[in-house]
Amino acid sequence: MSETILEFIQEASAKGEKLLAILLDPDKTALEKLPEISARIDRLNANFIFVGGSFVENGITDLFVETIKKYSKLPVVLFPGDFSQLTNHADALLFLSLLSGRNPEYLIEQQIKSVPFLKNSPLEIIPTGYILIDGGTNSSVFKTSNTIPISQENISLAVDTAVAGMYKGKQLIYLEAGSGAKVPINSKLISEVKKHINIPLIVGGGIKTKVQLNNAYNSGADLVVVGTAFENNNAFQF
Ligand code: 1GP
Repeated sequence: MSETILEFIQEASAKGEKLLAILLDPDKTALEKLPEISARIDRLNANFIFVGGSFVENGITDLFVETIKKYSKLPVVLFPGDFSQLTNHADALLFLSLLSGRNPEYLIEQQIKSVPFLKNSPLEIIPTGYILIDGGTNSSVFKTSNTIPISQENISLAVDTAVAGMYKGKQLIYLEAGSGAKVPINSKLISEVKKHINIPLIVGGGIKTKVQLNNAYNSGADLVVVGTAFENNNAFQF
């Protein structure tokens, strides 16, 4: 039995079991809707609720996660746009470094700013290499981080970035096409990255259909994250 969320993901990855996370953005999701939303997430057999966004108002994540926890038994994993989105009501934190970018703010500065909170926090901290790939839109991550995404065609750069992340000690690699991406990350890029790393791979951004979900899984994603398609479609079913 896995003790931590990271171990759970590692074990699933080793067994070839595929995982699903639903991403909720506290800025776009009304608290009153959380009971119904939690029930919908349960029906999807999702494994995790991810919480985060690029423009979340300061301080609202705490109450948001506390409220979700009343309605859902699923582990809540923070996927923060910045250090103000931390709360001890969650179970774990993706401790992200935006490896595709060259902006020190998202490579180390935000991480340092989070330490006064994290030093006294029971959150499980999961070192995660975050790699932004061009999803055909000016995504929020692109805008807030002021970094240039890697082209979908530049597979060798995406692979080398992921492998560098692994060598730096990241425990997960997260390939991100950006929330609301027109084009999800292509199969070839996912499979090449997966071939070259021996840590679990998360893929997200622009996944709207079951075909796209399975495509990501079949290409090598261990965990897929879906946000916009779940938000926009009440009947959304995978
Ligand atoms: C998670 O940002 C994504 O990696 C979520 O993207 O909102 O397009 O599903 P969507």
